[in-house]
Amino acid sequence: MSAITLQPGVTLTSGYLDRSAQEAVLAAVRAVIAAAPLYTPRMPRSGKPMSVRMTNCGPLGWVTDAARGYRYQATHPETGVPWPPIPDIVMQAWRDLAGDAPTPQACLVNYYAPDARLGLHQDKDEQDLAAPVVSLSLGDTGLFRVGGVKRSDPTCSVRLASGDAVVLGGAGRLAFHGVDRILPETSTLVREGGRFNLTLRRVSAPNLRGASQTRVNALWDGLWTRANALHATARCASSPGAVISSACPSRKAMLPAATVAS
Ligand SMILES: O=C(O)CCC(=O)C(=O)O
Ligand SMILES: [Mn+2]
Repeated sequence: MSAITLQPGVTLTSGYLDRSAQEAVLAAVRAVIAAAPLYTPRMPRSGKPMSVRMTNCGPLGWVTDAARGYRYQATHPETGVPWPPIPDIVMQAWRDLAGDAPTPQACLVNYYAPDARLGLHQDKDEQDLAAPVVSLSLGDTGLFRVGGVKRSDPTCSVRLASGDAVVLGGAGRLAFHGVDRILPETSTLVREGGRFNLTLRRVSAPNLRGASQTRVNALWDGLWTRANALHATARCASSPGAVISSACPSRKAMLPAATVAS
């Protein structure tokens, strides 16, 4: 299975999930929805409802409403219940596709009925922009538009079919993207029709890991030992570990942007 580059840092792996894997991921998504029902998110300030319905799994979930706008939170906005965990089969996709990025904290589940769409936007509510966003598509094909890091950059459109994976990372982590429309009855996977999209996200910057963390710990230990030896009151309050602050290639499935109604 090979990935093609849609824009710098934005790659598409067509057919990443075969049919039986798609069925398994869909079953996991349905279990998530049973615990955390799809709801209609609302735009900040205006309160205008989005056409895409959403839920989440993972320690954090992306939500939006009129009063508090775009944000991550640990509980479902309507039930107040913590999001269910990210299913193992979905975590496997992150391990396959996200390189050595730290574990994802949120998996946003979008459901697009046949008339739903998602305007051009950046995924930028995460503190950790070093980790990629990994997207999995299930069900009817979606017409995905992706450009550069400026809204005015040229965009291209590609059909995302059931089982396709997209990674936005590196130079493409903040690429503008959206879903222009759903092509109805292009898949038999989702019995009620429409399309699910899952995006896995790392939200907060990780603590220093591995060798760096070990070195920081050793430095701290040495400093503490010396300070204690000099004077018992020389201790200062400190945090235990530093936190790192924080035009498409040609392809059959790809359409020239001009042919896509927006
Ligand atoms: O549905 C898709 O393919 C993209 C979803 C997306 O961009 C998002 O949820 O932020
Ligand atoms: Mn997005």
